[in-house]
Amino acid sequence: MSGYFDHIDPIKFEGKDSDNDFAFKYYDKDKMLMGKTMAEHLRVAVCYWHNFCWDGFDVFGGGTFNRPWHGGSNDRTSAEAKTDVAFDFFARLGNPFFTFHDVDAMAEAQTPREHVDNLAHIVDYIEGKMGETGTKLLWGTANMFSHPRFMAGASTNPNPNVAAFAALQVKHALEATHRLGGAGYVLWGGREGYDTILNTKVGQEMEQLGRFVSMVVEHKHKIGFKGDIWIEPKPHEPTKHQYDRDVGTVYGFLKAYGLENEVGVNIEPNHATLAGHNFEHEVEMANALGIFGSIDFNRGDPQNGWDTDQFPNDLRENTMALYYILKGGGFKNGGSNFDAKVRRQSRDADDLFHAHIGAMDLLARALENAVAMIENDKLGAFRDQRYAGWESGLGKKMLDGKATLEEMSDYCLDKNESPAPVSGRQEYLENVVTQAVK
Ligand code: XUL
Ligand code: CO
Repeated sequence: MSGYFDHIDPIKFEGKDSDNDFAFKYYDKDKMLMGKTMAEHLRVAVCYWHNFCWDGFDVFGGGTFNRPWHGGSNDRTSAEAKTDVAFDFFARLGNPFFTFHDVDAMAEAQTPREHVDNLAHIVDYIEGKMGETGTKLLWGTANMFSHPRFMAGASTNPNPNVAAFAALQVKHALEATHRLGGAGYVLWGGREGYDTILNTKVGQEMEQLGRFVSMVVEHKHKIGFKGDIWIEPKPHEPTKHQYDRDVGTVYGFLKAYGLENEVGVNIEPNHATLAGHNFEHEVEMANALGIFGSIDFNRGDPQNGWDTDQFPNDLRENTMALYYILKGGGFKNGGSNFDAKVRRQSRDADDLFHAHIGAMDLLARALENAVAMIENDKLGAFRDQRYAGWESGLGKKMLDGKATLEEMSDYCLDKNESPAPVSGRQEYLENVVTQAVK
């Protein structure tokens, strides 16, 4: 079955003048930038679910893709066949990292015991494939939102037995991630929210979530997993109100449970826009709060108000995001996961390659732009001079917690002049960005 991609040769870097649609024009994995290779900076990952599990169905119609491994029963043989295809794809794309949910890869299970056994089976198989190809795991996760048992939430379910099932899934997915050498583990609270307040105890549910994430962290330390744990914020969809709506909300939640040094965030730009923010706002917020982790690089559609999970193609948006990611120190355990799917009419093997080649080339260009912006950091220099007053005198005293309200009031009265407004230079700064986007 892995013959599905046989007509596509391994993708190589050919440079921007190449006319080959199946070559990288900008993604030159070994190119050095700021002391690291492009591959080390970006840590690109391909996701299992959108590429190898989804058959093109939507709420109005069934699957449209012609993938030979779809259809039939999801037993161990077909789970292995899907793994063969996935690793064949990774290898032809140059062995980026990969990401997966437990149920993406394993054979379907009817009971908790079968769940554990089927996951263990495919983890063995994946381990073999990783060894053969050199592909690494960026992060693992558990899908606790698709099965009907989770319709009212996983850890936030009114029924503690559902939370126990969620515990079983996370325990085993976390251990699988650890065993496969994953750099991180993601908790996306798919249904950790509510549809109507009429049937919901909001305070109780948040307490359940707080205890659950604390138990995940305890287990991480117990098994010696050295990777990171990241919560992926999203304001709504599938539930109307999600408890992890954006980076700021997640930070407040982590603080409330003493987890702010244990758990970070996996930011997805379309989740940011659904929350009324832009991509770089969420990145810089996470930097400011010390919880930046990883990115699911995709985009929404500006005219649609839902999560369209499209491959990224906006050079300016991604240049800005990478500028702030680099300003924050760059990726450590995190990376650039494409949590994105081709459109429903893009049904061929070729489309999966066009999508990933384009997205990797886009990030390569955005990275080069961001590096150039940092090397001649007009934005940073402007911000530094704008806030220079806080480095000494009364400003510093206030930040150090040594000034009083009264003292500051007296200072004002002594000077007896209203501070002069200063230009924020927005248009100049926007020009700096426009010039850098190449
Ligand atoms: C859903 C989403 C998920 C998470 C992993 O919007 O982004 O795919 O990334 O569960
Ligand atoms: Co995501």
